[in-house]
Amino acid sequence: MTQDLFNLEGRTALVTGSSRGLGNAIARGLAEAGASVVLNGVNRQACEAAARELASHGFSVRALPFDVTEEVSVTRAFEVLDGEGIAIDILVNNAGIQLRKPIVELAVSEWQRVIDTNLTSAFIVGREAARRMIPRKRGKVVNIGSLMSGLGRATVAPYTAAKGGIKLLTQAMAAEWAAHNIQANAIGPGYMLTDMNQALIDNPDFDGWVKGRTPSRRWGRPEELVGAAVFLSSEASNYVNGQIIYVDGGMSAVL
Ligand code: GCO
Repeated sequence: MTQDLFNLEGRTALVTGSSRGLGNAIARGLAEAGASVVLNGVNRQACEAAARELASHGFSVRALPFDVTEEVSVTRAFEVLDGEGIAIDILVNNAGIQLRKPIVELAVSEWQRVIDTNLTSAFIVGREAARRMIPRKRGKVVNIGSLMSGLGRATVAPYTAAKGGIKLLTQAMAAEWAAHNIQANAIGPGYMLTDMNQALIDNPDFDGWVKGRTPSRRWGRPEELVGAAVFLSSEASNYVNGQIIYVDGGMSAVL
């Protein structure tokens, strides 16, 4: 049956940066589609609180706090999962930060922090997941890019460079892993109603620009990413590789 294509029962999904925001919405959506979810965040308390909240709805949830930018932290986290016999079938590389500052005012350390969190983390976590998916000959990798995976905006250069890298890292992952029945794809969210964007949402001029520039004439809601996330995490996308699906109200499609 067609709806079975989107059924995630029996699958386990790790969503990085899922204590709140887009990651938490995606994790909830994958759980509603039947997956067991492993929540991640760098802050243990926030991660465990988010896991308790999700579990209170009857979902199978585990908190796994670790720092996605630290190789040792990542490898130890996967060793914990190995020890518990938990195989990650679906990896959503969502963790990310924003830093808005003109290039000429940026410190290298500020640039590096954004690149490490938004891009290098997807390599480190993706590598550990794929090392385990390849022998199993099955896996799903969903990298969270951005509207900025293809377009630039002033004052968000490191974020834009990282998200552009996410798009092409996804294509490189597809090149190497598709033969092992691992589908690597990306989602490019547009302007979404998240804490990370609160300063923009509260700015009447920016709010007006987003609504005018977006064909849907509104900001996106985090739960509006769930459809694309379930699709790219399910059997329904078994012949989809290296693609990015923009969930942006049409912003990237029009002048
Ligand atoms: C910004 C925003 C964007 C959005 C989103 C757009 O400062 O322009 O933070 O980067 O977060 O990524 O796709």
